[in-house]
Amino acid sequence: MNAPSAIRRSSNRVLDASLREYLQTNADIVTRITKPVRIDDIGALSAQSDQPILFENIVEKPGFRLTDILVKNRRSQARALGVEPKDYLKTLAYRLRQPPRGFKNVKSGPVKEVIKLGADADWTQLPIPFHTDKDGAPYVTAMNIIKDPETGFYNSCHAGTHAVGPRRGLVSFVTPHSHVIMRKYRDMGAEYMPIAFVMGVPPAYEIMANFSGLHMDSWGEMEMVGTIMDRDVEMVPCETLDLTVPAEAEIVVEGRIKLNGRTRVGEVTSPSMYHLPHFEELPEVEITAITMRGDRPIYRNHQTTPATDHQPLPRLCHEAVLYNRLTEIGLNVKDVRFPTWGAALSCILQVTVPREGFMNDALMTTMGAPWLNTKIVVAVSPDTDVDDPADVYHAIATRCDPSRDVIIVNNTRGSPYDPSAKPLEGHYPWRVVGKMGIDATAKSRHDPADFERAWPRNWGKVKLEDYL
Ligand SMILES: [Mn+2]
Repeated sequence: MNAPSAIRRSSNRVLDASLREYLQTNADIVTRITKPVRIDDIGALSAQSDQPILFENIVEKPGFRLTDILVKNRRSQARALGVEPKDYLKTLAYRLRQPPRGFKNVKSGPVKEVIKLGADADWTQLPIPFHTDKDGAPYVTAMNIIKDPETGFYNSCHAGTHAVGPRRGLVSFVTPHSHVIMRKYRDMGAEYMPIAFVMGVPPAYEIMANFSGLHMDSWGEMEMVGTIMDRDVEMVPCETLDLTVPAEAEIVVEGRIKLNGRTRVGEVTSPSMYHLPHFEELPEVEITAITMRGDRPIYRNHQTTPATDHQPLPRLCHEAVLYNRLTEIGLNVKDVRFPTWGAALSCILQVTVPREGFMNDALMTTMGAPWLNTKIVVAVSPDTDVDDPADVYHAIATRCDPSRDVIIVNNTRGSPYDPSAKPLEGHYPWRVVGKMGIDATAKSRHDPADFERAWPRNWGKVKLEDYL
């Protein structure tokens, strides 16, 4: 385990306060598209990029820019925390164990340069794309902030919203905390719950906003943003709601959720890349204000499919929480990864274990995680490349004896996004499914020389492209 001082030394950069500064600081990994792009092509183009992409010329929305793919791989995730890739996971894990830094409340900020109220607060003016052909409306993927009326803590999540009209949306609240907080407002006799849709903040905000775990009685995700960024976060009051929002955001849409009545919406796109669940009953939001920057505000999209931020982003804090739990058992954890290509249903542990017996505990700990993303857990050794599906598959094929290195558990909580899980009658959209843990590490019960890989002479040193 690293000493806290070592962790602090690894945070060698002060993070940028705003997304536009962040994209500038990290220009070396940002793909800038200056050619005109139609909004219907943005999703398909974004999803071909592995690194942050910025569209500067959107045919239908000339006043806006749009960015996506901010945190798809470890290189860009590490930039989000201002550390080297090798320090990324342990830094996030360490910072999540720290107390909340809270906010710095300020009177105004760049997000107030343009203020649209009443009928002018029309969010169909924003560059909101359709994500798949089955989307019934443009799909907003903002960071949503709601305030717990009992504690005052700021809970945030990234549930998508169908922009079904100029001032109307249907919010796909998938997180349990959103439902708990809505219930609190309802129990207080309120008809509406204030909500802010925040578009265009540094990616660390979004990593934290996707936290899921025990926290509601001690902080909200927003109070932890400054903690994981290791810097102050400024918040400004909303125009029409009793809520504060990030002063440096590009765009904020204010709204109020109707606490009574739901509307059926079909065919959402899950992180498993299927149209599951096939329908949801969603609460309606009425837009009350839009505030934004004056100079070509950057809309933040999260293209939902195929392999985009949609798979890793909601699971980055899960990786850090698992890092802490596995380290606590006594494993040396090199990496924990919900791979983008794993349909948000599988997890890779890259570990070394002190002696026999540890591996099954590590697999069970991960399989028994609070979230529904650990149906298949694969443990590999440090010499397996977790960024390469072929290398992970090779480890499964060569380092796992299915008769002794696989654990299968029946009848556990399944993901509503998993078509193989059995739908539970009377509990839509919940399902049950089994889980599998696969130990594909090099085995201490064998001669270590058996697991040495054979490579060509000068492998990794000479590149074919240099000879073309
Ligand atoms: Mn929460």
